[in-house]
Amino acid sequence: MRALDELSEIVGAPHLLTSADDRAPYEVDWTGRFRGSAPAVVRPGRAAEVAAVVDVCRAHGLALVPQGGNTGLVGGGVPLEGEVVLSLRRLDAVGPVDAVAHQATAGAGATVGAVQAAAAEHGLRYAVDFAARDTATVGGTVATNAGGVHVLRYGSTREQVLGVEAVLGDGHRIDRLEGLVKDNTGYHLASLLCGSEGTLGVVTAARLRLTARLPHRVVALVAFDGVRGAVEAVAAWRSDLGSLEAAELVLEPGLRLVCEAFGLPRPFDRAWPAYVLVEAAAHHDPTDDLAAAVRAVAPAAVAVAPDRARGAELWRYREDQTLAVATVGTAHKLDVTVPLAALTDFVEEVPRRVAAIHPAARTWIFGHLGDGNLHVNVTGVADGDDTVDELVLTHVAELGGSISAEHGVGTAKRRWLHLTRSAAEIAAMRSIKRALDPDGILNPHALLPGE
Ligand code: 2HG
Ligand code: ZN
Repeated sequence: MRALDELSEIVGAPHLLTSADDRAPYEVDWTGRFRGSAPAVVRPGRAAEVAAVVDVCRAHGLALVPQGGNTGLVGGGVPLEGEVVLSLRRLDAVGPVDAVAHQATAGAGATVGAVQAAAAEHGLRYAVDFAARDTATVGGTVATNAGGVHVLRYGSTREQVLGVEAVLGDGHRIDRLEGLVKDNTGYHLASLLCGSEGTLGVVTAARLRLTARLPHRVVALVAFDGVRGAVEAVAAWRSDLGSLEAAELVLEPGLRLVCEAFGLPRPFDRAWPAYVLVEAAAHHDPTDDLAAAVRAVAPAAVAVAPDRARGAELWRYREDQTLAVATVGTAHKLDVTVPLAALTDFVEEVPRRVAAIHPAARTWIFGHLGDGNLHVNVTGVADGDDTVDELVLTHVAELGGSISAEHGVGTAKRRWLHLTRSAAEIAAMRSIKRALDPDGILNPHALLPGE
């Protein structure tokens, strides 16, 4: 194909992958649920090459799917309709870190873990954090506005992005990496690209906000005799515990599954319906503050980690949920926000409703309690059967929640976008898409429903 020759000229033959074996890892997502096929995977090494790749694809009408670490969970980064994969992983430079401004520049292909490590070298910290930190990339996390376990204190990726360097779908390059905290000169294009899922432009680098490194950190696992108690506790901690860093929900079936799947000891001598993994971090030791805040909510049981190693062990009960569910089967993953007032009933109601239509299915729920963000994973339902997705997402919409809290819409959820976005909003999004990607080559099958 002529276009492939041109792409090869831009990136060099070793970086245009065309054999089935070379392409394979880029054609399927982490869960194995979303699998496609690409004529080629193109791996540019510089932003200028990304721009040249976009130009060639525009000229030939070739659709592109930008891809970072390929840790997405909604089929937004794999070539489901035969698109060319544009892998940004080679753009993995981190730095410079500006220790005065508390900012860093990072290439789209740098992992979140690499940014965290670079920040730590300067006594600072990158606040975005989640289990896939060492694979997920800056470009992917900007494109999806990734959340994670610290959103309740620091906000999601969008709150950390001060500017981006990107190639828009129309071929224009934007370059705003100065990191000005205050700059009210028109549309904030970085915010627009953040969460646009590769449909408007390809992010090649980002200027990221770093936060102070808090040297004292304490972790506890707190058990409750129901979800309601857990929700109320987190509400109290948000008011009273200034050092609150994370408040993550685990339910007994998920905790049992992690213990069985990975041979972990049970944290308490008996089971409780709900657990909250709570972390506090501060300039001074927050242990006493955390202990007082936990006591004040009268929990059923508490395990406080006396040191970092035990803290990491406690985190596994929460962070390993995804890996544990994967040992049961390929899950339908529904990443939703539920208003806190409705969250307790939702957690009880959803497994009942799922069981009513799929008696053999299992529903696993965990998530970021402080944000009202629950991860509903359903195993035992065929990949192509989306009745369970329909059921959960419709219920979420009825409650006034969101069909995607942090993973994005991708290809998996676009047919339900109308549930929580109005016709006017979708029309506005389409207008923006047409303006920035007039040839419709950037991730054309993600996010917006087909017309
Ligand atoms: C998490 O919070 C991730 O662990 C993954 O967002 C959620 O596997 C999932 O559904
Ligand atoms: Zn999550």
